[in-house]
Amino acid sequence: MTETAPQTVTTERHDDVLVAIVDNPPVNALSWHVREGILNAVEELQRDDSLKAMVLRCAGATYIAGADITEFATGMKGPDLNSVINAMESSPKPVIAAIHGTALGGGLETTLGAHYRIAVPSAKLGVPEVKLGLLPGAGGTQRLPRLVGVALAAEMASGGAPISAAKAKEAGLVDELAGETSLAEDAIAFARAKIAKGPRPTRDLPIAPDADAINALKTANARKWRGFDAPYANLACVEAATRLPFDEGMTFERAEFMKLMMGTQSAAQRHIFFAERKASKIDGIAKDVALRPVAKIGIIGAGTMGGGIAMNFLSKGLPVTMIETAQEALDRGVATIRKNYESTAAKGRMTSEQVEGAMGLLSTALDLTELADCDLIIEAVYENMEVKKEIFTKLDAIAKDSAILASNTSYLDIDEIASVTSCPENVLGLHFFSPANVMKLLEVVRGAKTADDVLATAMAVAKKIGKVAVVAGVCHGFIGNRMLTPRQVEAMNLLMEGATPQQIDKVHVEFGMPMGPFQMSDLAGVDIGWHRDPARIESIRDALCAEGRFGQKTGAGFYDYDDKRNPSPSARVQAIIDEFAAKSGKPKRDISDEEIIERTLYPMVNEGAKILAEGKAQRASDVDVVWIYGYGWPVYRGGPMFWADLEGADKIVAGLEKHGLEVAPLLKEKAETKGRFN
Ligand code: 3H9
Repeated sequence: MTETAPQTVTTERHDDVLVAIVDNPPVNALSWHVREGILNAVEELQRDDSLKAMVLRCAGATYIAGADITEFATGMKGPDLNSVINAMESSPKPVIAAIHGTALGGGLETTLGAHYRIAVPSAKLGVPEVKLGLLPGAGGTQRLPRLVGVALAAEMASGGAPISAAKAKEAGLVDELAGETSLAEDAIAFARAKIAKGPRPTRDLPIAPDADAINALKTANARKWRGFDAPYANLACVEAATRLPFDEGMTFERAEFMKLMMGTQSAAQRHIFFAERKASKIDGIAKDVALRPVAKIGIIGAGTMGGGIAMNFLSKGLPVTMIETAQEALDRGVATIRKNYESTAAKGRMTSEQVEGAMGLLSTALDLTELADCDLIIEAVYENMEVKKEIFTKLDAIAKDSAILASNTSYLDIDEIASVTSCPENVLGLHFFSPANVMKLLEVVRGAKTADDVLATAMAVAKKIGKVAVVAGVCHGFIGNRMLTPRQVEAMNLLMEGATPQQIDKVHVEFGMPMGPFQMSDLAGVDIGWHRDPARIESIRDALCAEGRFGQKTGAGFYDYDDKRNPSPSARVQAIIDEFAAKSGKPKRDISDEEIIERTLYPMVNEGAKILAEGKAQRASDVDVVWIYGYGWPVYRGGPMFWADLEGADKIVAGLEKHGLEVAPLLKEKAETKGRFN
């Protein structure tokens, strides 16, 4: 090794036990110097006859949380993880892993290379590689089933969720639970107790096949895993462990790992891992800006959005006062919240005490003055500028000086709303996505005058309630909905030229979206933004609305629905489309799936480029995060801008030009310079 390794692994001698301590903040990832350090420690153990056992533990908040993902892009050096783990496993003296925090991925794999494991009760153990489009490629798929059985190993590897220390103990993954605060000493005592017993290499443990468990996982997750390679590769490796000798199983795992690692899905999923974390960082704001305290929330509007937003705060123990103009609306809103919590409880994901705890934090009122002591007030009434301005005018007189005033608008101009107050610096947009208690995305809309501490506080609040927040600038529809518009326009044009709603939707679903543009329209309501005059029919959409075809809620929209909301193509809709197409004078023709992609997805990329050029999004990866978490863009395609980089800007420009569609200057520049958005 030519480069001097940073000292991220140190050793201590405790009589006959060597303790190796990894200290590589923030998460003790297995960077090359950590791998080298562990290998050196194992060698130190062998060199000295007075040493009889070794403990591997970590400093800081967590045990090793995995391979150093940043190295995947920059290239590896130093010993590879497999040789480190093999050295641990083949040690003739027992090696013990002492676990606190999270032992994840390559981290868990080091514990499988150890002969015994001791963990604090709060520890979590898992192999989340599947979430990065990978598999535990340092023997995890071969050793884990030998310790915990095929069923649990297959579930952990293909799903990626960690298990508790208690469950790990029950399953044989952890041999002993330590005291919560005495892991260091308990691990040494445990190691000493294992000296006489000697090493127990995981690779030598018996394994029994369980094809039923693997098949059951495939069946149960067929929908969730649609389009993803990694869950299936994980299962194939665990299955291989049951029929191949250990070393051959390792070769199989290696080949599968490399296939995933070299593919675009994992690149996309790793991109999103970092993109999600980057999104919380606000350009141009001091890191240490003092946050405003947010202890009490006011929400105006008890409809679907208001109620969903309230649940986010109630679930985190924050009191909410909800305002409506009529008692019945309040009662309905409260009843819906209770029903939602109770259905969560019925699924075993909440206790009845937790339901009552959350409901106990909810108060209601018919008068805005009840919000006088709130730290954060979120307006969630329907989309009408005049109504919103009226509310903000009143709030200006009622709210305390330090209160943050937010609108949940999905399109409207935050600066115009802020202009009616005497404190535009306290105003911003908090655009939740429906259902607001479920969807992870929050667009935090920064007005021209929004104060830095208001923005930073909003981002911190978002994190507290478990949202992935992205900063957006003021423009019609912000990031997500603004990009939806050109897609919708072209989807409608395609109908007029011969495509059907079901064909366009199918192309989008096959691309990996949860639903296509027309299915989405039917779900959200075809009448959203409609002028509400049945006599005024200027578009296909107007014609549908004039007949009350508002979507799923009325049993008919772009599709017909049965009483279980199953869709079927609609002859009536086709007749309306045909009528408009005839009027347009354009001949009908066969539209290829490729053209649908070029005309509905490329314009989204184009709009994304405009958003970036205008500074309405901070970075291309933020646009990707919006589409992954707000609209279900397939994570294995990394978001629209990442996907554009994979397609190549030149191909996208050519596609847009072929169909006479707009090409934004930034996109053109990327095409000409072979540049990338991410
Ligand atoms: C693997 O192990 C492959 C092997 O099987 C095979 C090898 C052959 N590497 O999430 P946070 C950074 S694949 C590099 O905000 P938290 C993160 O970017 C790996 N960096 O903290 C952030 O940086 P910044 C399998 C990493 O407390 C900072 O650490 N393991 C890594 O909310 C703090 O992160 C995983 O997939 C990493 N592995 O959550 C685990 N992990 O401050 C991935 C984190 O600059 N990690 N960073 O923005 C996690 O799930 C969470 O980070 C964890 C902590 C739960 C550990």
